[in-house]
Amino acid sequence: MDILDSLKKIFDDNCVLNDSESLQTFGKDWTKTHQPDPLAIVFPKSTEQIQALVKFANQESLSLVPSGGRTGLSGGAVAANKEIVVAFDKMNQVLEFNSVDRSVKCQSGVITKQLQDLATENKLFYPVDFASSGSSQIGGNISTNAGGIKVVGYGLTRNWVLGLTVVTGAGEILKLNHGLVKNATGYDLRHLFIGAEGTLGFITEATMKLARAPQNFSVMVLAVTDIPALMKVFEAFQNALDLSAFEFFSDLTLHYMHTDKGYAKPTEQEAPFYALLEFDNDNEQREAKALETFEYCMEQGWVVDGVMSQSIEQAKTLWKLREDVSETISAYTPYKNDLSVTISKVPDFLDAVDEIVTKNYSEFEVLWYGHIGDGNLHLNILKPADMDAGEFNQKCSVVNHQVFEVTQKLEGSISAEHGVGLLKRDYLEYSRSPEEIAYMNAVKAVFDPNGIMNPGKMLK
Ligand code: 2HG
Ligand code: ZN
Repeated sequence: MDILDSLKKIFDDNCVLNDSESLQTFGKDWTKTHQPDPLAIVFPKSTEQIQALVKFANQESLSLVPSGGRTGLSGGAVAANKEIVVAFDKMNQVLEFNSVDRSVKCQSGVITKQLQDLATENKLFYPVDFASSGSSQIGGNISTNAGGIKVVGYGLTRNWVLGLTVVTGAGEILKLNHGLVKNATGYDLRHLFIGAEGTLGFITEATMKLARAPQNFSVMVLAVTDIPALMKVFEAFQNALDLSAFEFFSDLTLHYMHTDKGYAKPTEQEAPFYALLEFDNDNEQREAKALETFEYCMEQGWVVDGVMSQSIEQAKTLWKLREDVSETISAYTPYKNDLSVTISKVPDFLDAVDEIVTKNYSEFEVLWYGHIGDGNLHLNILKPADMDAGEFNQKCSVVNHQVFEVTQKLEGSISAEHGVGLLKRDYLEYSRSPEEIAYMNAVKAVFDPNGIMNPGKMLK
């Protein structure tokens, strides 16, 4: 029987698509490097339908690619080899909210913002946040262990997952950890599926933990003289306050936000770098402490100017200077890097990367920004308008090896938060030893014996 007919036996007719527009749309994520070429798109509504699909795919040797909000930056959700794309858009039900457990159980196609809003309506807080929260889905967040802008205060997605329902590549349904806080009964398989990019199986439901909502928060943007000063400023503020975020961007990044978005420059005095920090501001002592620390940083010569939000509205406006960078510069087809080292190694790391970049990319504009408070740097190289995209990518990828060698020397990561997908797969050995990669392959073989779950992603 024809594959499409078989799929229509598992799913409703309108939940199987193979028109060329859908194949193009659902066969890719935000990366533009691979040409999508899936066989069909299916829209499951339940865990059982996904189980039936996985069994069918095993029988017919068909490969499956999961597709959430398609906001990924590493090609983890690209289907370029006649795979069946499993789009979670119709698995968007919130199944249970529990105010005592402070948890929400939902299907994995629930949009991040939907979860954040539900928490807020219940006077609670889902703290994992990033610019794409309006379209990214919980299942995708978990599968990439998404980080974002509040990691300093609240950690990664992994910290907020209390339970998972998954369908393994062997077609079994596993219910992992059942929402428990404590569970010392051996291997925690839940954590294997977090960050696995769909290579072991697909997450169909998740129980997410919620936090106490901050009563009030303030944002500061500080003009900082150099990278070592940036790290001193971080240390000073971290010792004085509970920070929920500590981000940075370079003056060139700010320039683009100003010219292309029309965003006002935050301070009168300009500087090579800007720190954006956020802290809970629910009493006057905290605000006084923040101002005192700001003055101390000025006295030390680390900071030359600064601004503190006086309202939530102003805080949001300041946040846009950082949060909207990625979308704003996408017009320049940037070559992206998502690197991390331990926080204390950030100055050495940035020095070394700067040397490589200055030597090799003198003709290109390089933007620095990222989550410096957790050691994560986003290095974006802009394509000159008159350069062919192929030539540009080729030039950038040559230097990749040098940047990754430095990252490896400092025991850093070549993908801090965007995942490995297709784009970083061939560089994995810069962050993982051959022994580790062998264990990773062995784990994959246990959960996905026929190699049908998101093949070619993360592992070769
Ligand atoms: C961010 O932090 C995202 O804005 C995107 O992770 C990073 O554009 C990038 O390279
Ligand atoms: Zn980021």
